[in-house]
Amino acid sequence: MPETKKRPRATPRAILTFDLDCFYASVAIRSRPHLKDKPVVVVQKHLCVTSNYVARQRAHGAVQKMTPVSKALRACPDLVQIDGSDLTPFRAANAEVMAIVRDFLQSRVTTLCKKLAQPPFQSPCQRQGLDEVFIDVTQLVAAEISAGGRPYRFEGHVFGATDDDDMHRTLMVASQIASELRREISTKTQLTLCAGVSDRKLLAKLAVDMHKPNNQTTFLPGNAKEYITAMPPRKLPGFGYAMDTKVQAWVKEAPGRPEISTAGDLVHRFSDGRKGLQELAAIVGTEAVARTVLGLCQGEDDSEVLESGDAPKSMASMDSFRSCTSMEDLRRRARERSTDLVTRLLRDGQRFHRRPRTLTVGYRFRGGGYHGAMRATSMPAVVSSLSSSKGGDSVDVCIGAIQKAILLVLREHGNISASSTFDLTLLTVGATNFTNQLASNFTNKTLSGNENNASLQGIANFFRKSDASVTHMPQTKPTEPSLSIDSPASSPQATGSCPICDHKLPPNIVLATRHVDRCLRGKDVTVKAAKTACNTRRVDSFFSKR
Ligand code: DCP
Ligand code: MG
Repeated sequence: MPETKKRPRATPRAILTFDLDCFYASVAIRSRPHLKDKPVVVVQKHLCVTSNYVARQRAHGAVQKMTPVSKALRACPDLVQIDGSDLTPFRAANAEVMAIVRDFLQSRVTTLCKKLAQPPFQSPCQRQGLDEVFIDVTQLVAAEISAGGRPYRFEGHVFGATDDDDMHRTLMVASQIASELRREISTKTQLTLCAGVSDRKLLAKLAVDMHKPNNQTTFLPGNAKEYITAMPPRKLPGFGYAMDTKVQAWVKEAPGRPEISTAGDLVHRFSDGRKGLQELAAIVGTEAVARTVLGLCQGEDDSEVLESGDAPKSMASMDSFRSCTSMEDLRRRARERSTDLVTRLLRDGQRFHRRPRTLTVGYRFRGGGYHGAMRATSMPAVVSSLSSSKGGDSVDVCIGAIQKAILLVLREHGNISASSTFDLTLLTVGATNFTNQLASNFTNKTLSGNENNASLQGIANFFRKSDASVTHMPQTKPTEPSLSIDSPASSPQATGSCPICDHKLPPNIVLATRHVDRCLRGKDVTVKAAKTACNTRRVDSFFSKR
């Protein structure tokens, strides 16, 4: 068996994952209580992005996420459709839940630390998209155990085994915290959720899906390896589409290569010590990635819960359409995307006192299948003065500048011009590489003019968070990094990370843009490849940041 890096830990960790039940549907129904017992789907562009559990039962599994509405209606003719193209209510519900989580943890820590006469600590929370969060409650559990008074028993379901008493006790208390937090969230928001509890993110993430909805499972890690090695690698959180494609391509490359249909097959195939590792590295990129993959396939995951903030690392506004063949239509669409982005940048600036330095433009031509391209360029300088007191036209100027930049990218890289023939089916515009250097630059003025600057939170109040920003195009679940993602910021000081490889970008804008551009050009990135590259790398680093 190849050696995988594993840092021994003195005490077992306690990691919680929460995942809200049929999130968009629950949020939509919350404001339409008369729909509570009706089968409901949330629709984006003729696809059901989710459904409530009434619909799931009524349609006997035929209303899956991303099912075309027409097909769903055949399975369940009385489906109620709710338009989910505006993500504002879902973002707001996410913020509501995160605030409850933080309040709960903070108040628990304050009480315990007072009782134990010890300095307070923070339980890191890492948002994953709009409806998931990881929380490291190791210290909190330790404080609970020191303070005493809790019965040693599990809350909810338990999966697996362990003979480690410390682990048992730790996860028992963690499961109680998970249960209390779930109750708190449900009572305050009327939204139900599931929890996964374990000593590592990987297992907590697997546990959260074991009993749904409104339930929780503790995954005891004793026989995690046995469980994981029997799974198809693609089912492992972190083993992305790109990785799977590479591995399966390798299998097919030469006749006689054994199938890799389980994580165990992969481990077995590359278990030949250093040679195996190097062989796998040749497939997946580097030895570090190979090591991570081998660890993952054996249930190992020592990655930390990274404290995240409310500030997304990047944001994007995407639209897909049947056809766009004229410059006039393209200008209009570019303006729409630009307006949406600027609206959100303005709010973002007011809240986080920062501005983006890189603009990303994604596009796809008809006939390119799922494929498209993404380019990065410098954010028009005028966006930094979106905050200046230039009067009402600052917003318009920025919208115009970004619209122009989009058209320029399309002309330079997509060869689109008034004299060319084209048929575009997707356009996305994004902002990334945020800097908070211009902390005071953002204006008090909002597009709606009704936000109170006094209520804006400083960048110091930083919790990592990613925020889905699909405006019209439901292609992937927003928790996955893709063109449609506002992905999480890593730290308040960070100047930003590459939206493709997730590596920290150099502070110099020219170098940063060059890096993103190189990353994008590297494989002549397609929309999907960009997404999967993002997925893979992010999860690779997610599992390898130790
Ligand atoms: N979503 C989306 N596109 C997808 C999948 C999901 O836009 N391809 C949105 C709708 C979901 C939300 O993301 O409500 C959260 O995704 P989940 O996979 O957690 O799905 P749900 O919360 O809806 O259902 P579950 O109860 O299975 O968690
Ligand atoms: Mg969910």
